[in-house]
Amino acid sequence: MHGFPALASLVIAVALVFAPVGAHALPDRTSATLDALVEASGASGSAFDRALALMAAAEGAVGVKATPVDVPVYDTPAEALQAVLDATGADARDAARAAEETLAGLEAPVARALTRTLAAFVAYHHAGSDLDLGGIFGARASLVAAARDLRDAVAAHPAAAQAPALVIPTVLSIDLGSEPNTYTADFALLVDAGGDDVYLNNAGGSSASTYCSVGRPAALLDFGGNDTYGPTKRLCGINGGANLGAGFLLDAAGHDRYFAAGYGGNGGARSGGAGFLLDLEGNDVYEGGDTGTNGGANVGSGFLLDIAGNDTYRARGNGTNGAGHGTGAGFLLDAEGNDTYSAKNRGVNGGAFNAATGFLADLSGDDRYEAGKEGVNGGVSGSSLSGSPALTYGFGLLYDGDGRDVYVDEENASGVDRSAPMKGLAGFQIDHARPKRPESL
Ligand SMILES: [Ca+2]
Ligand SMILES: [Ca+2]
Ligand SMILES: [Ca+2]
Ligand SMILES: [Ca+2]
Repeated sequence: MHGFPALASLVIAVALVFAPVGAHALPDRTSATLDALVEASGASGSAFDRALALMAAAEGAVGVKATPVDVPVYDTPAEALQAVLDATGADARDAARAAEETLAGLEAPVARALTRTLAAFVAYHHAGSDLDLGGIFGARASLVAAARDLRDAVAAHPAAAQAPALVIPTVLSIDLGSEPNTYTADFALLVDAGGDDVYLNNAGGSSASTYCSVGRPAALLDFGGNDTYGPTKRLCGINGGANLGAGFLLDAAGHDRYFAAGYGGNGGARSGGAGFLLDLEGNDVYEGGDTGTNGGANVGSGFLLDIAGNDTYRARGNGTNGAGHGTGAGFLLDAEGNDTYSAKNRGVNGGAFNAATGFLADLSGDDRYEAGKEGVNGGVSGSSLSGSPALTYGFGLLYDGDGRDVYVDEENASGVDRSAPMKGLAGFQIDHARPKRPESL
């Protein structure tokens, strides 16, 4: 996929416009979004840079235009730390004073990058507290860019790994070392620079307690190692998922496993929350429950973005694997690898159920899609909110850009390679099996 030429993406855009999709045509806006996603997947640079390009291109799929946020500028990490305490409303002056000593010992490039990361988190926290979706999208990009610079600074200055971990209960935990950790306590912001870690806490999810009635903005940045997220008995808002509030989980490397049994997990959303999970490398397993998980949404906005590797997405139903349920908007974007998506009924695998939006885009590899019925594999089902016709039922799309793929479900005309059956009331399933090189056209 790297360096995929503009010519090929143009061909795909034209092909989409004329795709035989039955009684209804793919909206132009969606064609343009798919074209932009394919082009962004070939962006040069690191996995971080490709992720940022894909996030920008994804705006059309999510239906939200990102609003650039004002990231505050602080001179020192201690100043930025105070801003984090102010934003989170934490009364932790003693802990903060102790933390300032640790921060003062960091080498200048690491201190600067950490300051910018804390500042980006403050901007994200403000947008997340307001549940301002455009602002949340803008702030996500700032936080991903800041994380990239912090990861690079830590890698270039190995002494940073010797700094003691900085922990302010409930507010933040910053460990720039590479030892494995097991986390059980919740934090609004968690930064872990390396090691095979086990996360048994909120893990960048909005959960503020074991109850689901409270949600808050949270973020987790993990820069290395094969990590395990969950399982826990927590019911909602874990692993970058959101049940109310906003979730954000960035994992930059390793083969990871994400377990989220409850609602609003693994970058999914429920109850009006905004979830986000970005995994940059490795063969990962995403094991979700139901109702807004694995980038799915049940009322709210879910977004799971996996840049590389052969991945497995397993979940039950009601807005899972980039699908929507009950007015939710789910989005799952997998850029590379041979992947398996399996889920049950009512809004799964890019499907939509009850006036929702589902969008699953898998850009390459040999993939397998398994589902049950009612708004699955890009299909739309359920009832509209207003009782009026077709499009108010919602929108579903499963787009597979390449490879030899298998589709299994209990609905009509499940796809085969090079097909584009209409799914349900207003859904699309598009398989391009497009040539890998433009010269073979
Ligand atoms: Ca790790
Ligand atoms: Ca990892
Ligand atoms: Ca992966
Ligand atoms: Ca794939």
